[in-house]
Amino acid sequence: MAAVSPSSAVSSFPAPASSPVTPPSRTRVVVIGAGPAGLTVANILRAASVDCVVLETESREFIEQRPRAGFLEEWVVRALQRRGLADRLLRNTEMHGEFEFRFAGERHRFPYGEMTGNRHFVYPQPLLVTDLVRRYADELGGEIRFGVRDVELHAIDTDRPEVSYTDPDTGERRSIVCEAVAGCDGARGVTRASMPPEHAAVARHDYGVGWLALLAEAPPSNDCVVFGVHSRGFAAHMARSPQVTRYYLECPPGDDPENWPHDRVWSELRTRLSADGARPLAEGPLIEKRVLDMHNYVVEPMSYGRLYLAGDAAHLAAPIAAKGMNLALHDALLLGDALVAHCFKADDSGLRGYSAACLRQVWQYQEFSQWLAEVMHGASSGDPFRAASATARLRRIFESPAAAAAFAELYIGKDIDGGGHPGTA
Ligand code: RFL
Repeated sequence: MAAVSPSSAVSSFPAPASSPVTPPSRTRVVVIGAGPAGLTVANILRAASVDCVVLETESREFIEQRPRAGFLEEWVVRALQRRGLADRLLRNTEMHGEFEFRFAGERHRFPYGEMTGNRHFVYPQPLLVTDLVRRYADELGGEIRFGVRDVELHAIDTDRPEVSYTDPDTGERRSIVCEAVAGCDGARGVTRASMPPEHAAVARHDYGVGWLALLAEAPPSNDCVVFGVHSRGFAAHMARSPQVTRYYLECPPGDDPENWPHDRVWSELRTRLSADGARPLAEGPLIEKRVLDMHNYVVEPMSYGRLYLAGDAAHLAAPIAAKGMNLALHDALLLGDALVAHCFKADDSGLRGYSAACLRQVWQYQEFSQWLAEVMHGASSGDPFRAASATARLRRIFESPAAAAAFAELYIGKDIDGGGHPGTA
């Protein structure tokens, strides 16, 4: 059996002498990671009665509370709905079809819902993860192992790949032989690194800025998303629930969140989001405060042998355009369907085309994020040329219907299940 690692494409199975190895069990698909991507793949497989096992390093309680995204594009929600995965979401969501740019002390509303007929659904990621775990594990009886350690992939370039891990209860090394591995273990997982480096090219982009990501225990202060473009730095406001609001403040990359005490945060938010006629911000305790260094990457291709990457494991999109979770779900829907076709119809065309189909969409959204990032950060770049160009970009989407239509289509995405990939011609 071959273990594939970044430094050695083939090595022997590394079982520590102290850890007894039990004989491998079998399943058809091992899904690594129980985030939105992994749980969606697992649900699609389970609903089609394909045997699979999900391996997750964290506990169920942890993944059901980890705060992150909150905006789902309409085509994603409709695709989840068609698979019976959006019942609670549809009962407990708010829909947004407008956002507001604030710059030069003015408010400019952008009605993308009216223009495209599609909206965002506001639904915090932990609630979606909770729903997906409940459906997979509690209702469909799917197998999921929480708290696993030291996950390793072996023989992924054969038709009998194997995944090994340490059982958290017994400390034993266990392994599972399968037909395919879904690498859905996020930006810090192990599956991406299991691809031989000569096979997987990683394209990176660093925006050179940080964002202080905040969650405030305070109601939203506006009826839609607000993007504040300001010479002191970008700021944003996004609803999460009637009680909780996400805010972002541009800051130096690598900044220490401790440099941002309560009063400084609210004073900067008030300054950068100020505009004529804007409602005052509803303040509240800050329940999350972390600095994100804004960078993106894309792994190409997204598959190697019988390993298929999905979501942040394959591509990171800084939360500039709120695309990460939507892209993760796009991959997962394609991968789930392709694996079902492989298992039931011996049809591998979906798996063969998987990486190319995902990457078309990934690059549309990466390019859009980069375009929008310049609008958001140009004013504070200290470079008058960038600042003036960013203002020109911004004015164009409010003054040119053609530019507005193109922007709106990328901002909300388009239906994939109904045919054609969002954002592609
Ligand atoms: P996840 O959610 O990171 O899940 C990966 C799972 O794998 C587990 N894991 C492992 N399991 C087994 N073995 C290993 N070796 C493992 N290593 C890790 C992890 O514990 C975890 O449970 O990846 P996934 O499924 O690809 O989903 C991606 C999304 O989480 C991500 O793209 C979004 O959160 C990005 N994002 C947003 N996306 C949007 O579409 N809209 C938004 O409004 C939005 N806001 C955000 C965001 C991300 C943020 N942060 C924290 C980067 C706001 C923030 C602040």
